[in-house]
Amino acid sequence: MSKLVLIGGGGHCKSVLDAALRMGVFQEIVILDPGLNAGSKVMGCAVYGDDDKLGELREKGLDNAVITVGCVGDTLLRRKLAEKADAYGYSYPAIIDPSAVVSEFAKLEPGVFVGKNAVINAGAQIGRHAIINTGAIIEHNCHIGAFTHVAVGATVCGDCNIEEDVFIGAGATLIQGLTIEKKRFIKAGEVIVR
Ligand code: JB2
Repeated sequence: MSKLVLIGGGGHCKSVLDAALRMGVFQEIVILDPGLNAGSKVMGCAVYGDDDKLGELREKGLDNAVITVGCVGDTLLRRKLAEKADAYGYSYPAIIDPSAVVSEFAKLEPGVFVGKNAVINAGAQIGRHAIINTGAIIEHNCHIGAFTHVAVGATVCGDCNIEEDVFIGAGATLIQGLTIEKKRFIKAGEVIVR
């Protein structure tokens, strides 16, 4: 059983933490968040302090981390926090809620979060630290870039190439075969057909 550090203790953390607890593979989970009191708890897990504690936790044998500050469009903070954790040599497990359906023929890179009832079909590749949120669908052979966030209930049909740092809003639909260039912000409910 490994030990996990969650970097960020707000709403997105709760989604990730719930999935991590349901996975049942982590012996200990602690949270870093400068906005919360050290010693307080989030869903039963201790807030240890701010990000300056990353080194101390690493020395204590916590070697896995997930970036649990979320994002709606701007991935800069998530990227900065990942760089900070990289410097201490953390590993990034994929956190996959047990209710999600992830094909054994899909490839998930480190630090990916897959929320409740999300579906990732065969041949899909999900880049590091991407968020595939609750109920999102990533169809066959899609490529999802690093730090991209596919929000709640969005659907990406087969063979799409979604580049890095893209935000696909809640309930948006992308038809098959599209390329979405990096950093693009797709609004909730948008339907993209070309
Ligand atoms: O530098 C930081 C930092 N800056 C803010 N380091 C760490 N470790 N934590 C940081 N935070 C913390 O992130 C704040 O103190 C706050 O507790 C948390 C942000 O919480 P919030 O609930 O506002 O947002 P979120 O990022 O967890 O969730 C957003 O993204 C999700 C994907 C929301 O928009 C959610 O609705 C969305 N589902």
